[in-house]
Amino acid sequence: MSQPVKINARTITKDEYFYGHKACGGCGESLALRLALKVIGEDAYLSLPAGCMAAVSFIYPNMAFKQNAIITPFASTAAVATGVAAGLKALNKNKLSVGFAGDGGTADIGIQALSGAIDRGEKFIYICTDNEAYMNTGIQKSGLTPFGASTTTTPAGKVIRGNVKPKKNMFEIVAAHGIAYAATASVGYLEDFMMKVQKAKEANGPAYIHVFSPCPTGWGHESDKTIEIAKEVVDNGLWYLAEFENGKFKLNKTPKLDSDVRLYLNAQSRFKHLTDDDIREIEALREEKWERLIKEWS
Ligand SMILES: Cc1ncc(C[n+]2csc(CCOP(=O)(O)OP(=O)(O)O)c2C)c(N)n1
Ligand code: SF4
Ligand SMILES: [Mg+2]
Repeated sequence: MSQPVKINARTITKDEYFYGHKACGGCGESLALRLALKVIGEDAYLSLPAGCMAAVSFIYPNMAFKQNAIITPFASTAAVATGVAAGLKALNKNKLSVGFAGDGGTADIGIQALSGAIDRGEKFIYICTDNEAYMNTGIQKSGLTPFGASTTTTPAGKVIRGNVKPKKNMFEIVAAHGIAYAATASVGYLEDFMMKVQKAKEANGPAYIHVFSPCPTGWGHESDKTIEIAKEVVDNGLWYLAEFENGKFKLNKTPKLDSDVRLYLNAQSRFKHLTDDDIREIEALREEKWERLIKEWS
């Protein structure tokens, strides 16, 4: 049997499935959608809740997707996507159902629909584009906002130094359902991301990908720094590349845990208030996380 073609910058299709949208320059989420859809191809139905990606791509009379796409109620992306999958099956159509939602739409408001959908075991792909806040409504904190980040609902002041809670562990929450395939990714490592979308497409059941997607507008960084920031966060271990497959976790990249997190934090105005003590706390959280990951997954 011939090996499937490895997806990379050379082999990826030149066809575009997501274009003409109104996302800000340097938007990590729109890049994730564009490349995911190149791997997914035209034979797919897309479901998206309210959020930046819906707001920038459904502007009547235009739609930025080449595939069929619908906006779902905010809490229901995964329920709609599995409903679409069931409909496609009933109509005997060999097409994929794919849900895309932001961190707020996934880890907070849409989490019960996602849990139920994974539990039903239907074949669909869910991609969470994580920009670490509710961007479309004005940069409010979500369950995936990291410790220390200033948002409009966790503003940094003299007493409270931005968001006081660590990021919710969505990847392991999803894996705990015994899902067919789950992975974390970053738009800083696009070939890794596209390879994971390909695996999700081939999975024999529900598949989830959580892609780290910088937002220049909400994070306060230059729009040409998106890729650099999304690479650095993986290299320094504040984010990670991992997979859950056949019931097992696997780390895809070992970070430099002695690297200075300031290189990442200082590039973004949402962290500009952090003191040396705050940065030590961020490094301590990183250490604690990796001690566990290396012990349990290596
Ligand atoms: C039930 C419901 N609650 C709140 C909203 C308002 N709302 C629309 S978009 C949005 C933010 C979405 O944040 P996220 O899911 O992280 O996506 P992003 O905009 O960051 O891409 C909110 C709160 C809504 N449309 N429906
Ligand atoms: S606000 Fe952020 S997530 Fe929304 S379109 Fe702009 S860069 Fe993208
Ligand atoms: Mg968001």
